[in-house]
Amino acid sequence: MSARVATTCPYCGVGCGVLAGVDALGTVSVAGDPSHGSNHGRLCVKGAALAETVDLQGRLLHPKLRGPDGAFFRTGWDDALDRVADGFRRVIEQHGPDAVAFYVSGQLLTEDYYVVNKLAKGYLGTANIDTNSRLCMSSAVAGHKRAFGEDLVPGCYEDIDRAELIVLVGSNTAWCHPVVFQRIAAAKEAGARVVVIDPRFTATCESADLHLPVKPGTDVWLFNGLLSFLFQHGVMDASFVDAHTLGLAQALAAAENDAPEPAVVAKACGVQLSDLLAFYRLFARCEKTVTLFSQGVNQSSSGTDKVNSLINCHLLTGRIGKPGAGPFSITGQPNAMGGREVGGLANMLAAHMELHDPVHRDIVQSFWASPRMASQPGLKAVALFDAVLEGEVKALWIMGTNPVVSLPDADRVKRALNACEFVVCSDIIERTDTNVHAHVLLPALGWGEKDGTVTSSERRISRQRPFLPAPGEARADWRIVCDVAKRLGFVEGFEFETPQQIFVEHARLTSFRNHEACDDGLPAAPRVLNLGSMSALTPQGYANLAPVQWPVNEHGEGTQRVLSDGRFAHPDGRARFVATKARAPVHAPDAEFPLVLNTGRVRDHWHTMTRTGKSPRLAGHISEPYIDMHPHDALRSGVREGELARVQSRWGAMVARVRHGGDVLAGHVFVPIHWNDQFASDARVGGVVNPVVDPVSGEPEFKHTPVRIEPFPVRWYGFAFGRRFLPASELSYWTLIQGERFFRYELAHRERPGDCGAWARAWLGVNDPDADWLEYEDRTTGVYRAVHVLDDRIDACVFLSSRPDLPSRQWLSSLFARERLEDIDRAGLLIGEPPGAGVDTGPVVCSCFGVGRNTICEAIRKEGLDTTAKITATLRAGGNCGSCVPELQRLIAESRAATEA
Ligand SMILES: Nc1nc2c(c(=O)[nH]1)N[C@H]1C(S)=C(S)[C@@H](COP(=O)(O)OP(=O)(O)OC[C@H]3O[C@@H](n4cnc5c(=O)[nH]c(N)nc54)[C@H](O)[C@@H]3O)O[C@H]1N2
Ligand SMILES: Nc1nc2c(c(=O)[nH]1)N[C@H]1C(S)=C(S)[C@@H](COP(=O)(O)OP(=O)(O)OC[C@H]3O[C@@H](n4cnc5c(=O)[nH]c(N)nc54)[C@H](O)[C@@H]3O)O[C@H]1N2
Ligand code: SF4
Ligand SMILES: [Mo]
Repeated sequence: MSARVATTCPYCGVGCGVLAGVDALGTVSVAGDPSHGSNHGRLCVKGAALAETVDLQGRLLHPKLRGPDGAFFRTGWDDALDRVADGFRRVIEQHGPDAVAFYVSGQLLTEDYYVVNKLAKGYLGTANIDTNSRLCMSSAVAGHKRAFGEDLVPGCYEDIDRAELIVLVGSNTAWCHPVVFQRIAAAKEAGARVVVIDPRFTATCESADLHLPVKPGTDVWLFNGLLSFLFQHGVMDASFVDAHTLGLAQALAAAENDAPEPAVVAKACGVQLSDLLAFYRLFARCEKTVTLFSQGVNQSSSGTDKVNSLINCHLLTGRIGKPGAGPFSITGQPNAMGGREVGGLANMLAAHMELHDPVHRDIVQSFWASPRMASQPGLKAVALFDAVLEGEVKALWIMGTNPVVSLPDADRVKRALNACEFVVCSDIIERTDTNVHAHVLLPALGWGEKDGTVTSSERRISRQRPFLPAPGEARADWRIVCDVAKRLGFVEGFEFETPQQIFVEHARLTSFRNHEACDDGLPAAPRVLNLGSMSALTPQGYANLAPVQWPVNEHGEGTQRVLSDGRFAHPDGRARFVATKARAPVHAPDAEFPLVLNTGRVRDHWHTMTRTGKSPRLAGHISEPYIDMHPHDALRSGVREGELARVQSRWGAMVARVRHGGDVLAGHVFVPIHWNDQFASDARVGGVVNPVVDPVSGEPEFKHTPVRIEPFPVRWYGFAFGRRFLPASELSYWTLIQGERFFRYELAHRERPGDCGAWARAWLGVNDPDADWLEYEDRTTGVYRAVHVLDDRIDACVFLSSRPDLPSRQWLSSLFARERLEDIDRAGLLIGEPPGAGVDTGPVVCSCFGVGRNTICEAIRKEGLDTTAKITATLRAGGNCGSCVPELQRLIAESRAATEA
């Protein structure tokens, strides 16, 4: 084993430190970095499975061009870069700089982001550069700027350890920020109270003291009500409010208008008055309160107001920037924060400066010595793709994001890309729903290969370091951008040879003229984002850079908390209360679309699955897209659990399997965001989601779209396993996951084959009449099963039935890892389980040790296990990354309920 490299996990904004290495045989291993302040050695299941995602299958390894037939063919870098530069130059010459645009990603490194933003705003002269962070954090950014005068996260993870009360608003922390959740669980053990505010009963609620299942979109009522309640009960820090804030009277008036008394709030939010009061009293009582918030807050047509309404409560009580107290936006992507620091959004400039401020524009332009400077904010993500569709933007470069899946009204995005004259995509994977629309594909370095920095939720800058060689011809994103910039004639300004040189320039800009007047003539408060001494980092210093929280002082020391001294970044140094008015989501359900669609994440997948989709360990937890809904709504919609249904909105439709997970209230459905055309026939939920955005931040309303659910009638259901891809696209419904040496398909079709045997052989590609082919058919029940064995190994199988109740896939899938089938195995093949054993372990709960639901339930029952620690001691489940602990808690609770019933 070569020495392990200290790097950072490429998934969520927790920013866990990872030690990664590769041995002489090329086997990659990862472990949590005990010395990293974000995780102290812990990793969640996604981080722990990183080694399974760095192989080269499906990677984009060479620059490619799309031919007239739609197929991509290889070209050289020089040709590809010339084409990109020529394409952009031609459009700018004919139509001006605003006819080109960049759509980038919070998964880029700070250095990548810095150069592409510099190219667009300072050299091409357009602010048409936006990022998927618009879909993610932009409401938090806008809320921070309104309240604090700068996009600042005051606190740090340690505040969680010290809190008496932890409020989780619109955050499924247990699944989306699992290592932070482990800290919350530890704080709870030590006596902290936990309140979850979420319309769904999520894994995060399992261990909460209180869950408020608010009606979606009603958070402003809740926090306006809290502000009034606190004020009426004299729970405020009057000297803090007097000395350090403005605007309380207006904010209170607005709050009291919406929420004159708790009973009104309880009704508006659809929660029990007693629960609401319990929350308000806890908040009033606990000086040390941390309010963590995420997409249930941000992704809303009142997202920015939601952010400010909760910050108002922290300002009133002076609970900001203090140990154990503060509002805390937990970021989604690994570098959501870094992108903001270098101005990656269409309305920002680098180093937390503002595009609309002429002084800031001058600071940045003179620092860059650049030929021009964008003079007005550019198009935000949703509007940007509208402009592409309307032909106003004619050349588009997409980097590290998959908008055909992840934007709202995503079929429109697809049309926009089809209509666009020139589309460039930089990605690490060749085939994605977006890349198929590119004219030029540029292969980027991925995690483990690329080199630079990212910033976590708590402002901690950490290095991502390479430990794998660059595959094929892939190049770093920053280098690709610089190469195109040079071809456009901008040699000076893009002569970077290393990410260190870029980082140093970025650090210099953060302290350059950092005290100057802003456009309202008042003396400006210094920008808090100041990397000070980091501008002196040598290549060696950058190579060895230890994780550090900005701002960084002259001695290189970081800062755990900001805003602790009551000085804010508005010119007068005071924070602002923002008067927020509660309002309902823009589109209300009606007779035609009576249910509300909520969308979000599952524990073991990352976004559009280009990376987590490769990991067998991550495939087992939730292996198919689903529509979680209430049984009453299912009955009314004419659909049944386990069957397929269509989710239809005014914007589009998708198909998935109905499930009653017990998580959603009547009137709501939940669909995960991950599945797309590479993994399913028709499961892109982005196509269903409405394109309404928050008026301040431009962030889409991903959590609230009126829909109806309709049956998706089929004649047969089935599943299949193969060692190769199978021709599933000819069927009405299919979904795909990749396991240990197999591909698994869930299937359904409108027509039943006349001759199942002939169909199955043809479909599995088993043409040899002498093949080792096992088969069973019962025409009365519509059951058909076939297994193909090749050289004593299982090669493929297909199971069909007229109903969705098929045998467990668990045992069959395990056979693919075996080099040889025993006779006893063969006897079980057509049954789908080993004869007599009756061991269906059930769907995987603990992905680390592959422990199934049935195994756990049986052990709970038989051995009377009543704590998760006992389950771990008996079965190991939950003993590694801990991501499944909330589910183990649920299984214990369910078993208890069943015994008591
Ligand atoms: N496993 C996994 N983890 C991830 C990611 C991933 O893809 N997979 N992605 C990362 C990224 S980029 C992000 S942004 C984060 C997102 O992390 P989270 O925000 O925690 O995740 P989501 O599932 O999008 O949504 C959070 C919750 O908001 C709730 N919600 C919906 N509407 C409302 C409402 O009106 N009010 C309130 N209070 N709640 C509401 C939903 O029911 C949902 O449970 O996760 C990061 N971590
Ligand atoms: N309905 C609904 N939609 C949502 C959300 C929701 O809650 N509901 N959440 C939104 C949020 S918060 C987010 S953050 C977005 C995420 O949505 P996306 O950004 O579209 O999702 P990813 O799958 O992360 O896309 C990243 C792409 O970059 C590629 N990639 C990975 N590493 C690199 C690299 O180093 N360089 C380059 N050039 N490419 C790379 C990957 O292969 C992949 O194609 O989805 C948004 N969309
Ligand atoms: S919590 Fe998990 S996904 Fe997030 S950074 Fe840590 S290991 Fe990675
Ligand atoms: Mo995100």
